[in-house]
Amino acid sequence: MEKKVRLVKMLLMMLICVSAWISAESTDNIDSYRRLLLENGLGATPPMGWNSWNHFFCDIDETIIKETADALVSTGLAELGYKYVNIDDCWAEQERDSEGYLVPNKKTFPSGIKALADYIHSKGLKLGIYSDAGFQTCSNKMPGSLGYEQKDADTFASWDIDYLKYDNCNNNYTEPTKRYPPMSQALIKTGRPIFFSLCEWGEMHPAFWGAKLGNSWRTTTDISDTWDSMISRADQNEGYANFSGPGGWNDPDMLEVGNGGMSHKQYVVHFSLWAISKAPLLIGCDVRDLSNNTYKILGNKEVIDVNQDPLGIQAKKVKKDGDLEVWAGPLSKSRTVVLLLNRSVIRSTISAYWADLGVPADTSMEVRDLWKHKTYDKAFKNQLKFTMEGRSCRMFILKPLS
Ligand SMILES: *[C@@H]1O[C@H](CO)[C@@H](O)[C@H](O)[C@H]1NC(C)=O
Ligand SMILES: *[C@@H]1O[C@H](CO)[C@@H](O)[C@H](O)[C@H]1NC(C)=O
Ligand SMILES: *[C@@H]1O[C@H](CO)[C@@H](O)[C@H](O)[C@H]1NC(C)=O
Ligand SMILES: CC(=O)N[C@@H]1CO[C@H](CO)[C@@H](O)[C@@H]1O
Repeated sequence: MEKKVRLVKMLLMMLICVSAWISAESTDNIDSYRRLLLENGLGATPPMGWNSWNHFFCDIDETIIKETADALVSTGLAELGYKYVNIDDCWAEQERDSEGYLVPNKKTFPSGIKALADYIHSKGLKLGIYSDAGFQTCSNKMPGSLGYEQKDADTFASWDIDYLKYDNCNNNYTEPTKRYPPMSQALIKTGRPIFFSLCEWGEMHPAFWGAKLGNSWRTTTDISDTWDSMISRADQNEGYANFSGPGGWNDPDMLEVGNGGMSHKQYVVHFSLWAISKAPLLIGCDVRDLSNNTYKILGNKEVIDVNQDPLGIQAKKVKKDGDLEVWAGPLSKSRTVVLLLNRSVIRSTISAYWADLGVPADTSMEVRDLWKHKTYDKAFKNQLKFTMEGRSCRMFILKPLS
């Protein structure tokens, strides 16, 4: 009976998504990136939330997870869309129980995961968990799910889990295309819509095969909190832009904004690139201790709206001249998002011509600056031209006038 209700709910959800898709399509007349959502109906726009790894690594417990949920709500970040609270590695006991089930770590998660899910849900948020398509997870501190896919998927569903990040360590040298499908099927079989995040590190180009299995796939190895690491992941991820869209997203890894390794300007670049690339926006800092500067970045609704645009088209590098780049992509309502990026350390001037953006040169554009929160009085024709500091960016939405 309950299964039937779930099935009807899932079908309804799919219907809503498909109709949203059709209406977005008819207004914008762009069809090349479209495809139907995965059977779980999730990921119509990139997921938003938080994950424990980039700040806490293995050093997590249920108090941190609960306090993070509280902070997402009290700061207003939850309201802006950051709904997933995702536990990463190290949440379970080293050994399965006598019946082969995963056991939450008795010291750090003494109340169990179901109780935590109830708490997270009571805040209007969603709970994510982590496992690995191998014998053990990457920390080697808990079992992986290889060979236990259905058992673990059923366990996650019984705990009311909403999201699974599925890592790639200790994989017995078996191809990912053999190890990821069983978990995808197992999750679908539970009847609970669980967002499936493939963390395959881009090794076998999951962008080419991931959309049939999951709602997002990592295109890169792990990010670290430096400019070089961040910008190189954005570059690698860009190469797969054609394969991203509603239902399945390229994932250049989680955000480092707020962790302290980059300057404010560089974190603005980081967040802008992730937003324009339709990457999952998973906060990786301690949101219980958020500086005003960090909040200004993570809480920039105009930039978030670019990421969550219903068209779901990943921007591309449309022009490159040494360290000077223009990234751009279409948005709904015939708008275009443009990022001017100076990757060098020298102050310089960057131009984006309408031809670079695929727009007729004589089109008059209204230009909105998404970081200055200001619309220019004058209309722009043929080009955008700005002088900018080194390692910084400017981000704009262009809207044709009349
Ligand atoms: C690991 O690899 C070996 C050798 O290829 C194989 O016999 C074994 O079944 C694999 N184990 C799992 C759990 O896939
Ligand atoms: C992406 O699609 C465009 C337009 O269809 C095509 O010109 C381009 O070659 C494709 N790029 C890749 C990397 O597949
Ligand atoms: C953040 O901004 C608030 C209000 O604008 C201010 O009261 C507070 O002192 C600021 N906090 C920091 C850490 O700068
Ligand atoms: C010019 C440019 O756009 N990108 C970087 C930043 O500025 C310096 C000075 O113009 C350039 O030489 C460099 O390629």
